Amino acid sequence: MKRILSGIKPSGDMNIGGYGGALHQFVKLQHDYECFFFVPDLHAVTVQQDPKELHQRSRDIAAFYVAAGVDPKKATIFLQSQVPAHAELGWLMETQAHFGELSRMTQFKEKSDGKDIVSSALFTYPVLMAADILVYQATHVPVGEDQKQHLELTRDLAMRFNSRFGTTFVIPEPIIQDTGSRIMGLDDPSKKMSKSNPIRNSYVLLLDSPDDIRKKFARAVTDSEMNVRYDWDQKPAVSNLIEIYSVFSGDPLPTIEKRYEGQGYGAFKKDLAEIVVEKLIPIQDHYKQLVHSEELNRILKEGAARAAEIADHTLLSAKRAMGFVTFEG
Ligand code: ATP
Ligand code: LTN
Repeated sequence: MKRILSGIKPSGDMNIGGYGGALHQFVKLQHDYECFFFVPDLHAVTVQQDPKELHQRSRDIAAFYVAAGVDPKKATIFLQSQVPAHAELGWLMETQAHFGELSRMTQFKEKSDGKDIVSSALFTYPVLMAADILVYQATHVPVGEDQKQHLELTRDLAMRFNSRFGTTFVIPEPIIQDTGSRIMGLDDPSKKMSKSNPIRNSYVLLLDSPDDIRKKFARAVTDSEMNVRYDWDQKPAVSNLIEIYSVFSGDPLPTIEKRYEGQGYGAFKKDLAEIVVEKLIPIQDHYKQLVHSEELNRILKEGAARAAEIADHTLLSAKRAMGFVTFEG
């Protein structure tokens, strides 16, 4: 059986980077895998969060899953903090992780760089991520390129645990798609489009108005040439826009290059904005219906109950394997 686990942190307003790298994939993969899509709220609090914002954003992410097309009858959708086995297995896996290997995590280095105060949870966060995945015995994990290193750590920890205590965990594989796995900022193609970036023009939010979306693409940096050509070395800004176009239209990269041959950037950027607007408007409408609804509460409650059944079972096996006294089962 092929099983997927993945999630998007409620650490900021959702943008088209997370859509391209993660959510858009979730919608496609739900037909071929048993899927668990969660909201990693325990991960969001590794950096300071305003409680009201955390609350709202956690509902937002769950509502976006459904609004973008994840079917709660097919996939299990839930909040991480409502399934305690994540945190408990996280602790057990911390006993297997090495200080040195966690010190090498690039996301930790980037997020802690220049900060006076860094929580110890930010440092151990990749271990909790490993627990998230292993507790469901996930075979596959769809993520953006930036999470590849965390997936390698997850595999290392699972193999280490299995060889010390006997086979307990499935070793998961990442799924990193060719197009859209690394969407860069619209203002600077050398930086990942990120929810935590204070520069508003660097990203398009899933809830941006059509006018804001048009303005942001119109202002997006390009280069001094005039041709729409996909070439990350020579033309990173334009290549990034072509990837976004491809994610939102479903058209392959060469088809897009061909369509705009000899036309300059104006028409290309205008069409790109319209394609994104057209895709986002129905998602926004569905999101608005859902976000404060009883239906969303029901989806999340049922999801947590279904998730906990599997997670509790794996946790029990891991505790037994390590020698803890257990009375269940
Ligand atoms: P933050 O910037 O606060 O760290 P984030 O956007 O990097 O947040 P998440 O929202 O948890 O982190 O990311 C959810 C998923 O979306 C992950 O699989 C991540 O790899 C992917 N993702 C996030 N940003 C991008 C991006 N710019 N391009 C492609 N994939 C992305
Ligand atoms: N670390 C990820 C979010 C995340 C995740 C996971 C993704 C936490 N647990 C498990 C996939 C599977 C991030 O920062 N984007």
